[in-house]
Amino acid sequence: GHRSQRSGHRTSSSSSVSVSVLAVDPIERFKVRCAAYQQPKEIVCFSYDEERKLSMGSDDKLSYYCEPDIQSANLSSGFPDRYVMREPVPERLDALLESMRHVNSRPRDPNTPPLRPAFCTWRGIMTKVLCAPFSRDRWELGATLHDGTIYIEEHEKRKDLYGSTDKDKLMSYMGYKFEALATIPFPPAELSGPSDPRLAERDSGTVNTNVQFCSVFKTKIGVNSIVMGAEVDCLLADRKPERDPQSAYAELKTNRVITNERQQQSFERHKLLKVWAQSFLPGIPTVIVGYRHDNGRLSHIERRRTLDIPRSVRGTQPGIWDATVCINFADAFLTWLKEIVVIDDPDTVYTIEFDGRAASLLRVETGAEGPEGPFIPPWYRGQS
Ligand code: 0WD
Ligand code: CA
Repeated sequence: GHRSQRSGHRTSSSSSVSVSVLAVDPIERFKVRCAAYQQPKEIVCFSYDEERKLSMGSDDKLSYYCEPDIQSANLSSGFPDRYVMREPVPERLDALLESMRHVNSRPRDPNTPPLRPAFCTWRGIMTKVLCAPFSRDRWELGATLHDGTIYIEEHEKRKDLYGSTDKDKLMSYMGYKFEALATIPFPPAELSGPSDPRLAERDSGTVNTNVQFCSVFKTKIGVNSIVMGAEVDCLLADRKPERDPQSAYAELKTNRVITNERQQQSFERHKLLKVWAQSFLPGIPTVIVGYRHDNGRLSHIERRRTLDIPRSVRGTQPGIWDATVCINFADAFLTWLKEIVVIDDPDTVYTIEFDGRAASLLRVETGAEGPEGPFIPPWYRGQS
């Protein structure tokens, strides 16, 4: 059927499956007052060690930012012999569900109800939703309504995880290597000085992508409450603040040095959009970009304030992204999901596709098997 141009979204029932589409265009309908985004609040965190063992409630693997030595840094050193890549086994929402269970089994005021957000998903998935109005990337999600919460996982087309070619692998490695060179596992105040041997040790270690620190936080987009889990790169402080830890988190990124106008435009149009959305969602105020040459040498390091990024790209080129449109689209997307994901059953999965211009419901399946089947594990069921 055709698509309604006015609302861009239409639902019709054909036999048992309803056809439902949420289009990006016309984009003007998202250029209205920005939906409120509630200040994110961390509810729990967890760490993964070198063997991918999870420690719930632990900030063990939250490292501290410590400026790398630009002269000596080489982001390709150690590749590939000191690169331990995490096994690409799908972990689905397990760690996030474990976080929810942890939060809801913690002793709390008897008058406080359990945490029951309308949505629960990884931050990386919401990043894709926010970027959708200005991106041609395609993605597919699985959504399940369970005890009043819509859980969303991604049906990852797994080959692009670490890159399939050796060159892609090196590109990913350089990003992780920058993280290794720019952080230390203890507060910088404990350093004896600029010649503390532990600074140089950063370059001789192994890059192991099993190791992660994740923050789980709650927020609201418009009226929709949501709990997200996000990998956080480092702390930009000597200790994790007890209240509002997000205020001290920082996101690390690498980018090839920009040498012409075309590269600058592409950086603003694509990279800054993703970086902004990814950091905005968990309320991470600072992004630190390491600019590198093709040979892995560092050129310089730049700090950007997340909240200043939208203004910094505004009006730089026709059709550039607009943060208000991203947030309003995400708001509309969640509201649309609530209209279609209605069967409260952990064995029913709604498959949602974004084809680069519009999101649509592909299928509703109950009890299917495999990587796109049900993802609410038995231990998470029947506990409220
Ligand atoms: O977001 C997703 N699509 C998924 C996340 C799918 C399946 C699993 N996960 C896991 C992640 O491994 C992590 O434990 O969820 C947790 C939180 O992830 P996130 O914060 O939602 O991930 P995202 O925002 O997409 O990426 C953040 C960082 C990346 O850094 P850069 O600077 O490149 O954006 O997490 C890393 C990556 O370093 N990362 C991964 N590392 C290994 N395996 C993966 C992965 N599947 N996804 C992200
Ligand atoms: Ca990063």
